[in-house]
Amino acid sequence: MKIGIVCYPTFGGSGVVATELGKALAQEGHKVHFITYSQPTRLDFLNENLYYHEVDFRSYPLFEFQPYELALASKMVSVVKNEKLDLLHVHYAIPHASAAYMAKQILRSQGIYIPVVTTLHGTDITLVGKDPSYEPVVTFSINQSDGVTAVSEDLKLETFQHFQIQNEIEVIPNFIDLEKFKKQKKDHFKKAICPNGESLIVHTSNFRKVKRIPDVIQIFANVRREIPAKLLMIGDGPERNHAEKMCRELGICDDIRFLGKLEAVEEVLSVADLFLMPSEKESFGLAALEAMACEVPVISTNTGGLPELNVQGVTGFMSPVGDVEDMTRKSLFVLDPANLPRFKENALKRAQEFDISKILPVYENYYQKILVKSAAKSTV
Ligand code: GMT
Repeated sequence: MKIGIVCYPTFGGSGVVATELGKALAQEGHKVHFITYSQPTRLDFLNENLYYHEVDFRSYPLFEFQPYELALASKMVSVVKNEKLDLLHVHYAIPHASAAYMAKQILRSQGIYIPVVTTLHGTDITLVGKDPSYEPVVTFSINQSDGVTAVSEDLKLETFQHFQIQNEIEVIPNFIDLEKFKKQKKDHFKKAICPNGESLIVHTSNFRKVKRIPDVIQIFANVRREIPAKLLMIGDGPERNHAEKMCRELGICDDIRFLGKLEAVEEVLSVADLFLMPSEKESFGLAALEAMACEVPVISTNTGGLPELNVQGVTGFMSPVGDVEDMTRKSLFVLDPANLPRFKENALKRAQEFDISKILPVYENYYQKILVKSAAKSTV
């Protein structure tokens, strides 16, 4: 198949999923064309089946806001035509699904039918999409997609609850490449961070409000009061300053390191004992899956799609959003040397259920189904 993938090229979960999916499809022999405004962060290897098309949009003095969506739609039109694509797969509804709709209509006027698959990732539905300033466009473009997937049952449910959707939604969960994301021997690194055998806790995110960064710091402060521990914060974003201020106020800065946006997250996860994800909302929790793949148990909230990943009392624990005391108690239980090995083993076993080798064929079959359906539509 010749597939166009549209996504955010940044460190966000939807961009990671889109890029890893594209790479895996290319390895299976499909021709994959990424269409984004810059090279996707994880598009880090060369493959004869991988192509990258940058959306060019020029600033013009008249525009206070650059019309990216229009430039994207125009780029999609030209890539579909020139590369003879079979299908467009857009990740994150805003603005990719509506730009795809526009591209599809332009192509249709030229006698070309391009099927569009939209994957809903989370905040495009649960936060931004619901906002009245976007809702009509999101609803319309989901309904106009030839295929719609969501990354968890919970996200599918939430989409049906908050939008008037007539389309079916297929759940295809996030996945992980266990060849890449696996525990590596990094003892020297662990020794450098935890010279006295402290427990190592890790958090990864884009530090947005929805991630409840202050809860991460507070849980760590509570744990550290009971046992020697260190915290590594990976990523960056709007809540970072607040988090650093909290560390200073709590007097625990020496035990917390902010590592910024790291590419080789798996190297840090390889030496971690516990992963914290106290999010307000989380449609799937890809960062938690990455931790589990490196044998790291997870303490998370029980929100969104997290119960579909983190198994209570098996791969870690879940607590209600904001229940920092409960998350502290559960962290201490998991970190107890009598319990930790069992949780680590279970985390890896659970991650294996989401290996890319299991999820890739699901996407390929879904594309086939959409192509067959669309072939019928295109002749109407
Ligand atoms: O907020 C983020 O974590 C980034 C966001 C994105 O779309 O880039 O992630 C969402 O998509 C991921 C991949 O499908 C999911 O694993 C995350 O749970 C989801 N984030 C939220 O729902 C907050």
